[in-house]
Amino acid sequence: MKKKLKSLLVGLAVPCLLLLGACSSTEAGGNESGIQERTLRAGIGLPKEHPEGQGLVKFKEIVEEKTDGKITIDAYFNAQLGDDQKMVGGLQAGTLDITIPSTSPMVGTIKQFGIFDFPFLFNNGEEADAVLDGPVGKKVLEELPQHGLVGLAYWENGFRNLTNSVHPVESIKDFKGLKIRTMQNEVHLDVFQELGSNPTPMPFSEVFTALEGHTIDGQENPLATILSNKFYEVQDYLSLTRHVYTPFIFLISQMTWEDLSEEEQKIIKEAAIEAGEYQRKANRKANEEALQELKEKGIKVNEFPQKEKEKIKKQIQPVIDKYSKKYGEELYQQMNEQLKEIRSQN
Ligand code: TK8
Repeated sequence: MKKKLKSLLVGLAVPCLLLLGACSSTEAGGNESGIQERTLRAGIGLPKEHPEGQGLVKFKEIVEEKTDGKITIDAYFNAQLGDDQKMVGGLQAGTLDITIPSTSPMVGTIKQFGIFDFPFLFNNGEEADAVLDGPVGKKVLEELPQHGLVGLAYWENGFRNLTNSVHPVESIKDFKGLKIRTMQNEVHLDVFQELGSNPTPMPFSEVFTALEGHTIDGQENPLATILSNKFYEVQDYLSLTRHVYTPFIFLISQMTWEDLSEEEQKIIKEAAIEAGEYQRKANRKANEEALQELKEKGIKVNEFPQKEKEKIKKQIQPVIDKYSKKYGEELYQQMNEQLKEIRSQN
């Protein structure tokens, strides 16, 4: 009998302790542990059906599942809350919690992001992942907090290709005179100027209208973006240049971050990383499939010969020299060392 009573008491004790634990965790919120009821607003520039949008949906699912719905994510797509620079400004002002911009338009604030804008830097996504998730990518993220931002994970925008409505671009000389929209990024501006084109920096959400109205001849983006934003409707030629790899960076406002408990921070950070792994895979698959779909939409596709890429690399070396000094020679060398090491193992 005694034994039975004892096991009954022990049995009762466990749920009560758990309940107490649960009570204390809901009361603690905002300190080292505890999950408070809250809604975080997240905005991106691309459509929900784009891999970036699917990554944000995945992030929302993970966070809401891990917090039993206590933390909810209000997700906004298609630059509803403004373009990359405007949404980053929202995080710094505390009017927006999360955004996932390309790193390129952030170089005015975080200049070190600019080393990732160098043409033909990465040969493939795996090299990009290794650099971004390694010491160089981590070191750049250390620059963010002083600007009111916290970087949690790199996602993938991808390898950029050129579209235009004038003629196929099959060699370095074909860039001459083309009015090309670029991101608000000084490396891209200088590179396209060096190639003889007339680059125009512009927020992403204005690009379709500018192409439709022929105020610009062309733009450059990964294939999945060209497809999801229907650029094939206003562009005749697609040249598979893969001239630059652009990362996305998952950012949270530092004000929001500091208001989270350690337990909430852990959930948000792990969800950003897990959703990022999912997004990179989805992005690579979408970009492979997009080429066939774009051909079926009628855009005229041409390869861009390796020998022409080599000519571009040579022609724009002065731009690399200029900006590697500005962004940090040591960081640039560290990145090149890592890439050399990766390639020596392959
Ligand atoms: C979307 C942008 C875009 C980028 C651009 O927010 O601006 O061309 O490639 O996808 O970050």
